[in-house]
Amino acid sequence: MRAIFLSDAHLRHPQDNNYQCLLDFLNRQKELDALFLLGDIFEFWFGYKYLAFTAYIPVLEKLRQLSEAGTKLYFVEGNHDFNMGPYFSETLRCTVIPDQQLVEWDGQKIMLSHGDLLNPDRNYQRLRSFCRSWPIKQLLKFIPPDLVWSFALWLSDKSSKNQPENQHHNPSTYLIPFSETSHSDIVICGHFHHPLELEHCGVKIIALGDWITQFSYAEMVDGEIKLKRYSS
Ligand SMILES: [Mn+2]
Repeated sequence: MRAIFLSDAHLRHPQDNNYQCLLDFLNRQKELDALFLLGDIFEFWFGYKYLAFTAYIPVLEKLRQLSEAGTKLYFVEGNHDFNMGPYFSETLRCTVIPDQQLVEWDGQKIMLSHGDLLNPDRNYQRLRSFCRSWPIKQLLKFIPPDLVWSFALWLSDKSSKNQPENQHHNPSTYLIPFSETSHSDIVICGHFHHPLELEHCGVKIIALGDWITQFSYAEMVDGEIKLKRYSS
């Protein structure tokens, strides 16, 4: 069996290099049993019932083709893309994981987490819960989607300018203690934009890096997982 794990593409516009590169990569995946998307694939997502942001049509169509061809899709929600909505859960028949989850795949117990839940800052965790709360979800439904999209991209530009390096650090200080309580064979996360592969007390730990400049991902073939880099 073969599975791919990737995260943090922060997709914005189909003409962007990383977006094209992701489509190219997914197009080359033949006989893929599972695709695990570990969050922040989209720079912003909101799962409307009848709408999708037009910038995401090409990648959604690719995911639909993979699902139709029999690839099982998993999506761990990130801090940029949550409330995946019915297009993911119903149309794509994707297993959506809002926080983190232990999944059994190919004989391995895999702990899947985007990574932002490991942030010990309580204010961050409060903000995270607030953004995902029911009132916010309802509020978003009453704002015109064009406005939501423009505002979300503006906000995201603003926060990356204010803290350009905040996510690019070695996450092993978070991941090692997390692995000790994960009851898993493998721990995988994204979020930190820092590819990492290590083993601790028999648990394999992988941080996926990103699909913006690093094009790093993990591939699991018959239970053996490896961190890789894609070059087109
Ligand atoms: Mn993130």
